[in-house]
Formats: sequence, C-alpha cells, structure tokens
Amino acid sequence: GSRRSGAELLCQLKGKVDVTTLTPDLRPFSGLSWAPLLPPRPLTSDLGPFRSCAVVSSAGSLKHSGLGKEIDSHDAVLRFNAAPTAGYEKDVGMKTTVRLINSQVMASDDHRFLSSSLYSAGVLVAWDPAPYSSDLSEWYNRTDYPIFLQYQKYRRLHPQQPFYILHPRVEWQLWDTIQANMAEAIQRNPPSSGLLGTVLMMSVCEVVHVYEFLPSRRKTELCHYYQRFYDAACTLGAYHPLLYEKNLVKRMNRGPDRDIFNHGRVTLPGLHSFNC
Ligand code: NCC
Repeated sequence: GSRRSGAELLCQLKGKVDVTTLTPDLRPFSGLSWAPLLPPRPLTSDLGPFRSCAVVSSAGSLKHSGLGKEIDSHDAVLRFNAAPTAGYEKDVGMKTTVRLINSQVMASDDHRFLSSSLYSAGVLVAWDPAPYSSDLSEWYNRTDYPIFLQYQKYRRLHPQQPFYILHPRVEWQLWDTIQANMAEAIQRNPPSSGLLGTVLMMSVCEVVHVYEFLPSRRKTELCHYYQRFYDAACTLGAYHPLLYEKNLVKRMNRGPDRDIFNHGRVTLPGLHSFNC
C-alpha cells in the first residue's frame, strides 16, 4: 500500500492515530504523589474546536517570508520548541495558542525552560521519545530526558498555565502510519515534533495550514529562522524520519502545489471534517 490516494491516507490517519495526553487516572501516574499536577482531562477535550489553524515549522526558509499576518489570522497557532516570535513577527506572527516541546528542550540548560518567558504563552504540550510499543511504566523508568522531573518543576512554578504531556502511544501510531505507506523500511525513531504538532492540530481544527514543513522556493540550509546555524539535515532529517513524514504530508495536501512553492503552505483537513 505505498501509493494510497490522499483521501485514503487521511482516512487511515483518522482511524489509526488518537491524539491523547496523560491524565492522573493512568497507571503508573495514578499511584504517584504528583499525579494531581496532570490536567484532569485530555487535551482534545479542553482545546478548541477551532475553525482555521496554523502550524509554524521552525525552518530557516520562514525567514523573509512575510507570512506573519497570514499566520496570525488563523484562530489558533501552534509553534515548536524554542522558536521565538519576538523580533520575528513579520515572518512568523506573534500569536501562540499551543507550543509543542520535546523533552530535550525541557532538560537542557541552554533553553532555560523553567525561567524563560519564551514558554509562557499558550498551552504547553510536551513529548519524549518513548521506547516502541512501550507501556507507560516501562517508559516512566527510562525516558530519553527527565521529562517528568522538569514537568513537575514547571507546573509548580507556573501553576496557571495549561500543560499537557503527550501519550507516547501517539508517536508510534503515527510512525506505524508512515511505515505502512512507504515501500522501504524506515528508521524506528519517533516522528518529528513537526508531524506530531500537525496531527495534534488536525484533531482540534476544521482546517490546518502548515507553514514551511514542505519547503518553498525559499528553501535554505539555514536550520531555523531564529539561529545562524546551517545544516541540511534540519530540513531533510537524520534521527527523525522527516523525509518520509514530508512525503506523507505532500500526499495528503489539499492545497495547490504552487502554494507550497510560493508560500511553503500546505492545507490539510481536520480529522472531524470528513467521513470515511
Ligand atoms: O528543529 P526543531 O525540531 O525544533 O523544529 C521543529 C519542527 O520544524 C520542522 N523543521 C524544522 C527545521 C527545518 N529546517 N525544517 C523543518 O521541517 C520539523 O518538523 C521539526 O520537528 C523536534 O522535532 O523536536 C526538533 O527539535 C530539535 C531540538 O531539540 C530543538 O529545536 C531544541 O533545540 C532537534 N535538534 C537537535 O536535536 C539538534 C531536531 O532534530 C528536531
């Protein structure tokens, strides 16, 4: 099944991937003293529904895009990791509804996760590369980075900000969907934050516009729009199966190809906006 149509791919995604987050009733968390720090309800019960949404990749090709106004015109905007808006409003906008962060960002000293105001806007959602088909206890005892320690610290410092942890099952449901649609074997590493965030927004929005995930004519080796660091692997992937993720998104795109070329813009339907 490597040549499914866009409509078939969307149906497969809808059937296979369920964007859930950790709640205090789940074991082993239910038995831990800090379980009450977790939100009582899953993210998708609390967020939205929104009509039109933007997912802003962190790609260097957003630089000089002038897409800021368009991005902010959406009802909700998702951003990634340490991607700033201050100083880059013209190109990436200033609205942040959701910020999806990997556990490396939470743990590394450089990002000053606990104290920087970069993370204070919107709803936070964290994820950690969990072992394939892990149960939650197995993952809890060997996370990639200390996601749970940092989560507890952050929640105690900023108790008013909504903060969710992605259920690791989502990573592997999505990975399975990618693999099921590729002719070759792909590396068994979780998808990038980019694809996770896109599917997260497809779960709460009627329509999702993803910016510079599929590179436009501004395609560059500049890794991030906010840093002077060059590496083509940021766009093409190394650890994450990024090229395969992009292939999948290209096939699901409902917008015209010239939108990709001119604006780096892909248009995807929300998972509740179509029937299978
Ligand atoms: O770079 P990163 O991602 O924060 O970017 C967020 C998402 O945007 C898409 N992207 C980014 C750059 C680019 N040139 N092209 C793109 O398409 C990708 O979909 C990407 O997921 C991550 O996925 O969490 C990642 O995080 C960084 C890093 O941890 C954070 O930026 C914090 O510094 C990873 N880099 C390293 O580990 C060195 C990166 O591999 C993936």
